[in-house]
Amino acid sequence: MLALHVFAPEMGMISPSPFSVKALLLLELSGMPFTRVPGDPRKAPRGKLPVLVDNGQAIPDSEAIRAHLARAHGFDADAHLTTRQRAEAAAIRALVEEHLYWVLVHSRWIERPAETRAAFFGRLPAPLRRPVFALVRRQVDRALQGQGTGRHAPGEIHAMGAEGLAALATLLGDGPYLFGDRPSSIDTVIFGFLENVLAATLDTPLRAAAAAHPGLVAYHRRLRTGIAAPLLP
Ligand SMILES: N[C@@H](CCC(=O)N[C@@H](CS)C(=O)NCC(=O)O)C(=O)O
Repeated sequence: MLALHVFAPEMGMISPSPFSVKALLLLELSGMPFTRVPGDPRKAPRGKLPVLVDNGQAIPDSEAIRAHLARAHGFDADAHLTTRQRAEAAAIRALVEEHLYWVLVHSRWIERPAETRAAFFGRLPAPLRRPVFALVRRQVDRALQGQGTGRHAPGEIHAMGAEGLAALATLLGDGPYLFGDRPSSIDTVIFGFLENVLAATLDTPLRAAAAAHPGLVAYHRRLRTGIAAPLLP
């Protein structure tokens, strides 16, 4: 019995968390039955989502979930990749999850606070929305400062986003997947990120930078209407 705890759909996205979308798509690709549970990061073992619960055992972190599916269930999304391709996937994952992710966080919490508050805190009682949002936004800002992206000027951050997206567009080529005809775990990473940029009803410079690459838009649409279609909100 597999239960995946993720952030619930928001702003038109499968999930407003790229890591949640990634884990959802990994499970979808595995072909194993699972339930999707709207999670609360405050109750998660590491304070973050996604978390997979497998017969009572909690596995936090999307990469740990990927490893668990391979080890405990024999589903290795990368079984068909060469050593070189695995190395390329690791480098691209770092680009998306350790670099572009922070540009995305900045584009929401710092650049579009009103929309982010309405989307993520709209269900709170009205008097709580502003103070709770302000508190969480301060924490996010501290994380952005600590990681470093938040110390740059907005124009520099936009340029980082555009550069990373252009690199992704070049690497993806015509697809259909990053490594040709078969999806692998890096497609779940890239799709999770693009879903959060292109499917969101939030107009940002990062979104404009992604939309400027027809290849990225086509890749996102192809996966959204293909392997990720069962996940749509
Ligand atoms: N390395 C983790 C990152 C997960 C992560 O950053 N999740 C974010 C949402 S995208 C989260 O739960 N944030 C809640 C918080 O920090 O309070 C993974 O791969 O799962």
